[in-house]
Amino acid sequence: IWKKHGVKKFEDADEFQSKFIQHVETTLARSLYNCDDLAAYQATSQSVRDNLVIDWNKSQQRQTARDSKRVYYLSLEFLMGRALDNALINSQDGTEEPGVQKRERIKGAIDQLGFKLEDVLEQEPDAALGNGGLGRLAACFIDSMATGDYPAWGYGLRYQYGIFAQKIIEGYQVETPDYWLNFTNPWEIERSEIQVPINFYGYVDRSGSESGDSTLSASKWIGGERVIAVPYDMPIPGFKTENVNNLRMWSARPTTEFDFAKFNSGDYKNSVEQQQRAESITAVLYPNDNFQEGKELRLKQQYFWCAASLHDIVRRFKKSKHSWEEFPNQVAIQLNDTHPTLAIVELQRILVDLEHLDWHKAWDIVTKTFAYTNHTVMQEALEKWPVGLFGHLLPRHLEIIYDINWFFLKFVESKFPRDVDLLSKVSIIEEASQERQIRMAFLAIVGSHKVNGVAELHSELIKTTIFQDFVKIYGPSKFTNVTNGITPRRWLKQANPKLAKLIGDTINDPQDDFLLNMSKLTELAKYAEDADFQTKWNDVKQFNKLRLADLIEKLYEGEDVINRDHIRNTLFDIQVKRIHEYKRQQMNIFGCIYRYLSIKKLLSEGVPINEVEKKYPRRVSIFGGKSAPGYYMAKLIIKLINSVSDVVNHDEEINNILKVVFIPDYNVSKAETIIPASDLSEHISTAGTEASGTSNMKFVMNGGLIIGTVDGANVEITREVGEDNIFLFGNLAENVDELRYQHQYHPKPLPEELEQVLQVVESGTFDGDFKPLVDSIRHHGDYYLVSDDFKSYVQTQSLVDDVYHKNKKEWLKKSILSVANVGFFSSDRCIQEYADEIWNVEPLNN
Ligand code: 26W
Repeated sequence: IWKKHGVKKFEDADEFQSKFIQHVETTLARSLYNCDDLAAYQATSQSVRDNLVIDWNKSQQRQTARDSKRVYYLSLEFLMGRALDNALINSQDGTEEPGVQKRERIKGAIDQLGFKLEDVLEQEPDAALGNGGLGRLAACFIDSMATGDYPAWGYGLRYQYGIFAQKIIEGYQVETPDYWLNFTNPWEIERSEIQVPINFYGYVDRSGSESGDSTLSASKWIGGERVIAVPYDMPIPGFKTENVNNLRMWSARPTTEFDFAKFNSGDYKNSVEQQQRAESITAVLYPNDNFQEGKELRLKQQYFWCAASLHDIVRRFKKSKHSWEEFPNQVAIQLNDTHPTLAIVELQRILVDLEHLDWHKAWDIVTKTFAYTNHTVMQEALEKWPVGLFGHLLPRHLEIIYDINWFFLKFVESKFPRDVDLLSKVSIIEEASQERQIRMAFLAIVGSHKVNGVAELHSELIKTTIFQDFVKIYGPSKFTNVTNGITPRRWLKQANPKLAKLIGDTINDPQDDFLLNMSKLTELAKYAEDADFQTKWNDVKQFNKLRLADLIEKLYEGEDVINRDHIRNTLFDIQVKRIHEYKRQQMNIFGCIYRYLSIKKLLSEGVPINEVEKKYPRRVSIFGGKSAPGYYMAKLIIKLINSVSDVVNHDEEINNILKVVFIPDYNVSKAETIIPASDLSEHISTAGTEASGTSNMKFVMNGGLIIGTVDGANVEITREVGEDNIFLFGNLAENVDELRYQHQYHPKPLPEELEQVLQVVESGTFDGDFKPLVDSIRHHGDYYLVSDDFKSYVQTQSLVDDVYHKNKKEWLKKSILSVANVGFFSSDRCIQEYADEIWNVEPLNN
């Protein structure tokens, strides 16, 4: 009977339409007469989701039946953006008649129903459950794991509020809550039948243990507060495969347990309030990027999520009836930074306390299971938890950490006898500060079998700086590099359909195989100097620039910021990323000010504007990005950008040859419009501070050139695209320490270019008080070395002007060659490296 009534996927436009109408009339309980764009979005998504769920079920059954090793990607952030268009693109399976891709057929079907696909797609709110690079990397990875047919799940938290929405009021950032679940989310499947109890606080009861008071053998943790974890599943479709993976996100709920004490004391109101506190655990994403705050609720989030995920993983493992020794052959767990490090401790607790395994046997299983990815060397971003706070929330876990540390230090001592200095340097417990702190990165290293950085330079740096002692202890083979990547489905096909089409047409690949096999792009190289092809290439760029001009006009409420008449010879210079001093948006805006002053100077000397334009050709400098709400300096940088924008954009004398634009509320869906429009993008961090960067890869994949420092993945981008095709400048990482020392002990006058700029900023030309920003350079050691790199930055910018405006053919050639050689940065390559080098898993073929 089950077979007879089996559900079927819609295959063509006609079947899609009947699904759509069914969802409008039953799921949404509306009629075609009151079906607006939002309802159309909901009905389309429900229909597409039905198809996904059918494949999802099959994939999960297959993964279970094959009993192969599974990968679990633990990330506190998944910056997914929108799901619908991605699902449409990924539904393309290669069986379509040539030239008519599935997405195009759905588009036609929606058209017939009286809607426009573009407007329907715009209805979807971004799933903005991440801050920046780390969260977006996790999103690209689950796309590639599904596409590569890996049996892999993501585990995260279902925050009710994602990263705040940014408003700009009088030039300042103002944060407003992102209640993204306002309308029901068609992409999630609530699994309320699964309820995992999670405990906090309480005490350890060792009265029943055989060996008296040893913390090493099974101990009983009596929790003092209990909440329930309920999973919400999001299907993750692969491209050109029927494989659909799962992203499981936990939500906190109160228990329905009855609190006798409260009841007896008649304290009903209090017991309800206590229950409500449970929900607060998954209420909001912490908006800090590269800065750790040490808040108890954050630690609670981390434990809630690790405990729920491990419970799930262990339950699934136990169903397979393998022995515990088999666990690392069946399960690989990747830690996305140190945020999930508690999972290491929780697995050890499960094995020792609940499953009664011997400590060492358990620890062997644990370390073979976990691997840790480091994403930052910035001191203020490295997680540490005060022992007091930690032990109060998780008393048994603190004991286990002490025991892990004890055995680790014993091992170190046996390898390096009497090196007391070394022991205190590598101890998981830091004793130096007033209060003892748990160093989560050290715990992650000790509990993992592999540690990786995210770009070559960064992976070398962690070995020689923050983790150097661990290289000495474990040898270099524990440390490896996996250079980051991005998914070409979203960042080429979805964001830039015109370019994807031109590429497909040119290399004779109508079914977009290049999105799976990016080495095919190298065929573009032979057209790099072809005049005809260059024209088409340039036309796509102009189209995307107009598309961005429309977005900017909308955001500036109709103000015509970008002059469309000149768009063809206006260079779009873009820097979009989190605002951070180390990323040096301040250097970029100082560069804009310098350019403005130079233009004004020529004008004041009586040089006619058309002559000025020859020296300073048309340029729009575009900024976007959020600052952490409590990061004063970053917020000041945002204010300066907006104040400069105000002055420059309204100065009629300069005749629009320079514009400065700040795009509010930068997010994934805006990135999809912004990135394809760039001629030039800025990746100008102080050398040695940006672990990798991933937007650099996105810009190159869309035919933009880079101005950048020798930092993060810029190094490998240079190797891949060739040094003629990137504008590098500035000091090298190896010189940073020395330069900082010089600032401290032998300060020199600032370079005249920067001096000019700072004086104008100090004079009050731009609205706001920027003294702290200026002082950080003049008087506080210029930690990010703006003064050391400013001159070469300005010079390199003028080189950019020359190529773009005097030798457009050369520019286009660079752009085409860059795309031809960008294939290495596909996250498919990256996931394959993780699978081969770290997880030891194979794809599951159908
Ligand atoms: C504890 C507070 C906190 C929150 C987030 C500390 C650190 C983070 C992240 C690790 C910061 C982050 O997103 N790092 C970025 O990771 C990207 C993906 O690997 C890299 O491309 C970026 O260079 C790196 O800054």
